[in-house]
Amino acid sequence: MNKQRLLDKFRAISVEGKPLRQIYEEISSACMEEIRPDWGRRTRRTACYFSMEYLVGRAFYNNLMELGVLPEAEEIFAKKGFALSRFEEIEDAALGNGGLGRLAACYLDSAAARGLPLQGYGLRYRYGLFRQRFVAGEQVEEPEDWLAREDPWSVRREREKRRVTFADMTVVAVPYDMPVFGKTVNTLRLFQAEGSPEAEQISGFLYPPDDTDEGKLLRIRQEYFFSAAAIGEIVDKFIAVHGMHFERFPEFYALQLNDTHATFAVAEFLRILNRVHRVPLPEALEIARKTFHYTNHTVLAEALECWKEELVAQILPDIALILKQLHVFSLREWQKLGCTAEERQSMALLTDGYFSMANAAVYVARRVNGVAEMHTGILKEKLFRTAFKYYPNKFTNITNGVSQRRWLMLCNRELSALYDSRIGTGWRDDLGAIARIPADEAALSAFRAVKAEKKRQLREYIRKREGVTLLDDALYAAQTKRLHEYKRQFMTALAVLYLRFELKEGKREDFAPMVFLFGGKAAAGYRRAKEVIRFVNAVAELVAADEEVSQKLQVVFVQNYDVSYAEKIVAGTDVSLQVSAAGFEASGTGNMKFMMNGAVTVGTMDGANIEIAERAGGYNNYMFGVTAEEAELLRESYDPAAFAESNEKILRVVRMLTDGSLPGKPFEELYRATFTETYNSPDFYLCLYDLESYVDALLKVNADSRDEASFSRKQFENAIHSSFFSSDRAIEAYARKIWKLEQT
Ligand code: 26Q
Repeated sequence: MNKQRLLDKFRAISVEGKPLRQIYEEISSACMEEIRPDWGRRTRRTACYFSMEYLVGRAFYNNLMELGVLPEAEEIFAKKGFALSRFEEIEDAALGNGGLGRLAACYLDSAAARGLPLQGYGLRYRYGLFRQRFVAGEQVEEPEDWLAREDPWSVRREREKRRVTFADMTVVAVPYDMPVFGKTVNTLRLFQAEGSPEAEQISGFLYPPDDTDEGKLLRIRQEYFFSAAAIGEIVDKFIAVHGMHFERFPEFYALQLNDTHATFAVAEFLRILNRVHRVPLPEALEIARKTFHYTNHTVLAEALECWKEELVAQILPDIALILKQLHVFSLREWQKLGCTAEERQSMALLTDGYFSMANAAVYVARRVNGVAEMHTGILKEKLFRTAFKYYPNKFTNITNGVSQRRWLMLCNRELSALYDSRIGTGWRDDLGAIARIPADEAALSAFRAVKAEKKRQLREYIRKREGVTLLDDALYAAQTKRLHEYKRQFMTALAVLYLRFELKEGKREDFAPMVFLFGGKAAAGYRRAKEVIRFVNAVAELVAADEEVSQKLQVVFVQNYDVSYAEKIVAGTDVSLQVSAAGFEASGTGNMKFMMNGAVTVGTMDGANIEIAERAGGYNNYMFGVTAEEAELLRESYDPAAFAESNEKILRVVRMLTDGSLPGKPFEELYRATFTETYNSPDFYLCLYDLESYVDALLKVNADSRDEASFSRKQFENAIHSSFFSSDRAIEAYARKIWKLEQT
């Protein structure tokens, strides 16, 4: 690509009298034109990432930055009297729910940046993740109609469309390609379903992660649809170049399953090789076992996909049959390996009429990886214990990472400039270099100025968006992520109520004013999570109305938290709250984004928090709460009602759930979850049990923050030790350990 030519094109764009969208499209199209010759050349061994979700966020600034023209473009348009920042109103695709989808986006970004051939495959949803608003403190969902706008960053590939066949319908899969800029230009290929109104439904909606029965068939259709379209295309391309020498397939392709959501791709691959090209099934399976790899992202039982055999057979009879044949193969193999009946049962692909997609993925995958050290440990010791016993070499860890281009260079130009001024710009391609920046007085005082500026910008943004002004000169603590019980936003709200009592009793004279920021969406059908939102908003209202504490404590739950909101929040936060019940958060990646921007972590011994504290120093972070092992033991005898009865300070907090002291209806549902739940045991995630150690950690960070010099050192040391959490490191580990790719 020719940078000067692109800049000349920018200069030729007139802005006078044009609507914002049109200018946006003209700039975007100029970029697309310019990269075309570099795009899509691919002859080498390639890795393909199969993911149901890509949470890419806003493409514009990121793409201009990757093309190396962002500052120049800003200048060119500023001269025309047009600020490029005005495109901040233009939203991009939210084709993902949370961590797993954002991780996919960071990995594509890093692969392109590092010159690794990685192509993404997924679904082009008509409606992405819903928009969220609060009405009287409650979440209201509205459809996110992102395609109502033009999408200049995608190219429809009319000539490459293909058919995907179900028992009851044939659907046309039309590819849309999005370039991913970097050292190489890679492609994210999203398939859109067309052909009939029923067909169109398949790429209609992003599926919520924790939904109920009605949607199951549709979900299966979605999974098969994009997996089959991708496999069909990849195999066709292989044949065109290498003929029918399928035994050579693994030399040219490494396929990565982002969780089990694309496991049908394995069955489809076997179907094509065996039923279409007459490769004997055992041979086809041998090829598949050198080709597919599986990343697990969750240990929650309810998020492990199991599909009823009947349901699959109803719309995909061949696929159901192949999965069943795989099941028979695996049983034979395990018999030979000498597995006990119980062991076979625990690894079974088919049990009680259900396909276990995780067991199928583990059986076929050449490598299975967890997303943080602790999580991989749980996979080996618990979830896939038996498989680990018989196939120890399959299992490996690759701790997640986040892209420093989006999560530092783009969202925190001030901190980036500080690094430039200290060590030059080399760190931008090699984040490890920032660890060598001396944390001397000059650096720390510059860092304090950056943090203050990012907090000011955040305050301004929230004032505009929410109509609330954050306390000035306060410590900003943030918990932003999807709503889930195991993530314990509920416990944070209880901690705020606990602190409020302490402050009202005049016990905490030295308490530094503290703002608790929340952000995140609850799945539309997840009632309890929505109650937690209502609860946090009620606590916010109570605290704001209480003159005794309102200058010391503030709670704000921002609406419609998304990638662009996250960019503002991670840069303007002092304290990152990562308080999941130990043993449940596979990794977390928000924790890494906050760290990279110089926040300290108040967190549990869970997921990647452990590695963060290791790398940045335990003394620079605030770890609290029971460990996963302790929690498991504890649950055998834990009685939350007795526990609360024995502690007056906790009791007075939980009473507030139902005694009418909070605005709005009583919080019966949350009360029941805490004391009388039967689905899991009451207070399963130990919100009461960990509450006081959480409050202690918050008081500690609050007290430490009073010493500006030493506290900013803690923050800065977090920032400069964050390079391990770059997705560049992670993607290079995938490329080296799993895919065996070469870099350009
Ligand atoms: C399950 C069954 C049926 C239909 C859908 C699903 C489903 C969908 C989405 C299950 C899980 C998800 C998403 C999981 C997810 O986002 N996991 C997060 O992945 C991050 C990246 O690895 C981790 O950092 C987080 O810890 C993990 O929660």
